[in-house]
Amino acid sequence: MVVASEPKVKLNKIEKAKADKDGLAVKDELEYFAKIGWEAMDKTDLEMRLKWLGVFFRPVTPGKFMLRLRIANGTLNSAQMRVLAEIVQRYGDDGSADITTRQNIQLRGIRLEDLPDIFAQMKAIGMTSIQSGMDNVRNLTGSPIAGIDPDELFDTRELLQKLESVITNQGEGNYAFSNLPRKFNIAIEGGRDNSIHAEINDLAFVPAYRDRILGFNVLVGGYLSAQRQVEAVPINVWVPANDDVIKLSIAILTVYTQNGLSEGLRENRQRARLMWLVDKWGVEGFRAKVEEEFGQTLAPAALKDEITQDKKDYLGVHPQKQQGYKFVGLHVPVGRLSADQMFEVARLAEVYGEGEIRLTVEQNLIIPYISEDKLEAFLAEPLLEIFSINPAPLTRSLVSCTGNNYCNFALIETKQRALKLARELDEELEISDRVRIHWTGCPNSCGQPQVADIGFIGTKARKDGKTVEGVDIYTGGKVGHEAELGSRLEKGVACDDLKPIIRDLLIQKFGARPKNP
Ligand code: SRM
Ligand code: SF4
Repeated sequence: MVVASEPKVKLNKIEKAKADKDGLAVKDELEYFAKIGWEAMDKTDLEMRLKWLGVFFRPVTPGKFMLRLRIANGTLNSAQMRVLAEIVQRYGDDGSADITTRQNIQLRGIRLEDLPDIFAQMKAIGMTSIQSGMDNVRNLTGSPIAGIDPDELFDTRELLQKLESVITNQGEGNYAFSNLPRKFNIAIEGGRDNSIHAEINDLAFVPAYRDRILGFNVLVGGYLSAQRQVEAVPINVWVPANDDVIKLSIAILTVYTQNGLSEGLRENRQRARLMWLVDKWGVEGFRAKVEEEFGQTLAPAALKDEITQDKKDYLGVHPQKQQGYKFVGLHVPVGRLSADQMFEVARLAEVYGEGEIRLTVEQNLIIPYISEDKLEAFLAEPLLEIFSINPAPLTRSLVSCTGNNYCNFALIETKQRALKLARELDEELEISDRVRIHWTGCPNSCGQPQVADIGFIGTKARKDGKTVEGVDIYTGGKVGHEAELGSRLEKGVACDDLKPIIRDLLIQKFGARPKNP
């Protein structure tokens, strides 16, 4: 008898560690870790598996962990924000929070011994950080103004909440999706402006009508990384705007997970994202496998989708779908919040709104349901002097990844440098339109420099015979309707030499004019 043998695959280091012990297994050991302390922990548990709980050991600040939450659709309430503020407040100057480029929040300064308590606090307010890092489905993104957008096609919140529940098993952790070949990004758009950057998600749903029924065309395989940056491709599938979205997401995740080994994705981490499977099988082949897993014929894509607008930034005062209410977008400089500011945001959402807070992939926040009679008082609140509703054009659209203050991959400091350059150039130049500048500290591209008008990727540069912090400069990223990734304009520019170069670029390509010529 001939016995079919499994293909011989050389698992990469991370796959071997996952095969030894699933990342999610550390959930049951957290109390023990908290007791023994991080110094006594197994290195792989500490540096790798804890990320399955959203807990990130930071080699730059050992003992002070980062906690990455999951906030589906970037929607939270004031009570949740207040608890998050309390969590970081206890760490004094070490404690802060960042709004991320996936419409999410990360907390800083966290001590391992406090985690059992913190998890209990979070559970009590319906929050989780489970499976927010490593080879898991990352924060699910959706339209930040879902349910309040006057031009909305579809309110993405309920679908995303349901999908979140299935993927995370109501926040308890789900072994069915804890061992993907690599990370996996999912986004659902409900408006017309591609608020979620569909093109850079492994799986994106964009609104489209078929036979006058609203549903979504499906795109797969978009991602950014050091080695490859690729836009998502259509797979000629349309699903109605109902639970089929969840069923299809699960089918795609299952196909990805189950074929990871046989198709070689688990050999090389640089060739493990979903697009590599699509490359291997071709779009038709991929679609056929997904359809088989879905268990029903999938409808072909609608001829056109409904993404017709430029991407909005939602800052400032906007009319809501609900009569008599406004939503107000606040600019959070490079997404960073102190505990005090978080308490203030919670208070403002309660006093002026209905306690709701929204996050955007531009690392800003929105407070909805501000009744028109309270608007004037709201706009006079001192927090709005820092979290402005109308910042200067370059500061307004600034996005930055974490950089070397906390991230050990970083080749440069990003957030402070990004703010300083934007503010100085805003002082010097008159710019009629916003110019979207994105900074990222290394080629991993967490700050999405390829979607920006001007993007910077941290690198090492040479200056006066010395190695210094530098950037590669990208331009041409288009967002919204007909989104496109930008490409590299210049390589290895020392950060200290950057200002005049960007000043010239803004004058030549973006219509900027010197204020004092
Ligand atoms: Fe990212 C790894 C931060 C969005 C591509 N990312 C990391 C780590 C976890 C590395 C580490 O262990 O230190 C960073 C944590 C630093 C820290 O202390 O904050 C990190 N990524 C971030 C955040 C916080 C950037 C930000 O300031 O907003 C974003 C968190 C999102 C979230 O809430 O889940 C973040 N990362 C992204 C995005 C943007 C997006 O999703 O739209 C990308 C590019 C899109 C994509 O994934 O296709 C991104 N991060 C990466 C990669 C490269 C992935 C690859 O396939 O090679 C890595 C490295 C890796 O996974 O090996 C990485
Ligand atoms: Fe860290 Fe690099 Fe991601 Fe920035 S782009 S957060 S430096 S991994």
